Amino acid sequence: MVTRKDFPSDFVWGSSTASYQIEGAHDQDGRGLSIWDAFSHTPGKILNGETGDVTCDHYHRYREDCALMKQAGFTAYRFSTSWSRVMPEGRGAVNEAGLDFYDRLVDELLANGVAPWVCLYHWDLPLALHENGLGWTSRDIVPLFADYAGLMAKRLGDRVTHWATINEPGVLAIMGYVFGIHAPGISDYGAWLDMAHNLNLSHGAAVRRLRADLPGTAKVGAVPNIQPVVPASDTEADRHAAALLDAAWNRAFADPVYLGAYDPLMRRQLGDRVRPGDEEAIHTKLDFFGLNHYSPNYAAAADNDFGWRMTEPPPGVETTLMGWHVSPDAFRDTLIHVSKTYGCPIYVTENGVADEAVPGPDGKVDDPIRVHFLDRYLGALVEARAAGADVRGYLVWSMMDNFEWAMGYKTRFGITHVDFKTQKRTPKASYHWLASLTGANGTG
Ligand code: GCO
Repeated sequence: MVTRKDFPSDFVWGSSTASYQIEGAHDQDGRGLSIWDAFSHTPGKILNGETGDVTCDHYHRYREDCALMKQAGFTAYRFSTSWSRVMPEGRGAVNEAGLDFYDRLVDELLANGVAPWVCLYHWDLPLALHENGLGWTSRDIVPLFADYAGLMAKRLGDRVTHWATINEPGVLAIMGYVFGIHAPGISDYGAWLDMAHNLNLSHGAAVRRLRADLPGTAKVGAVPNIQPVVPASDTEADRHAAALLDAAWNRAFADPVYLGAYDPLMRRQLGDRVRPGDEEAIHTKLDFFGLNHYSPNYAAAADNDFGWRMTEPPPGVETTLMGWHVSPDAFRDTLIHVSKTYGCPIYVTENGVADEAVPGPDGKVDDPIRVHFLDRYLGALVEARAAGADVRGYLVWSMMDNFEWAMGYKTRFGITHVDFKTQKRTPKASYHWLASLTGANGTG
């Protein structure tokens, strides 16, 4: 088991969440609808027909949740702001009540000694933009996203030190525009290429606006999901498919954002979508790499526009409730790769595992699967640091059980159990184990 001594005294411990997954209050105090409100209310899209209408009711219960972060000894909390809560149409009118919520949340976090890290976009695009042809497939979204970034910077920038633009652009692009199993439920090659480039342009425009509107001490970064892609077989066709998925999932965003140019496989597919000056507009100096990582990906050749399909892990390997391969070695190697390739200090902004643990007769929640997973992955992080990877923090996914997109509430990622009927929070064994690493519970 890793212990507190395995980490430097200034190592940042914390957690991550996302607005649509935890806030609830979907129609309260002037919030506008997002594409996830529409998608979750579309029959057949979400397991058991569940939605994020209420979820963890964090909008009303944030004080309790902030106190739980303090008691865990966390000093950072990455959350996302809901674009449609503060700008109901995504542009134009501002909803002061929405901004007031984030004001209250930031102040409550600071009062609990937890640094608020804001992620501007975690998948909940204002529905009005999408429905008016101003969503991610339109280049016209770029200045609108920058305006939203400026609004949040002006309101919270005096207290929020760490800012990220877009959570996991690769995953949102593939789930929402390739597979169509996430909002807005599209499966179209051209639309995927359009929106991938517009995500990058929007990131670049938002960073420039943040730099203009924030104090010079602010730290700005991005939050890619980086997962190695393994060919399903050693054939040339599957190796090429793996390279295409690596380009789509990993490099399509991290390369232009951190290195200033698309990789050749992505650049060729994008064609004249990339105008002169675009790659310069996307690339800016960033202060950190927010790395989200869960497992390796597997790919095989496919007779479709994309040239790949994702396949299951090889038979016999350990997998999670989500069917993801448990591979601490892949996490270690990814940390080393990202540090060497992108040259930015890394904060792990998402890593964790799903289970179905619920309170036992004694009211406690024992989650050995999560403790064992976190121990091995944190051990891999220690190995990566020993190999020279510049990894400065770990924010677990997630602070609490929440709405897991198309899986609804079946798969629980929290270190805190949420009873969605009563909203009772119960710290799990993994919460107390992490508190031993932060020193909050005096052991470890
Ligand atoms: C993602 C998202 C999170 C998920 C988590 C578990 O990576 O898909 O950032 O919103 O809930 O990763 O799937």
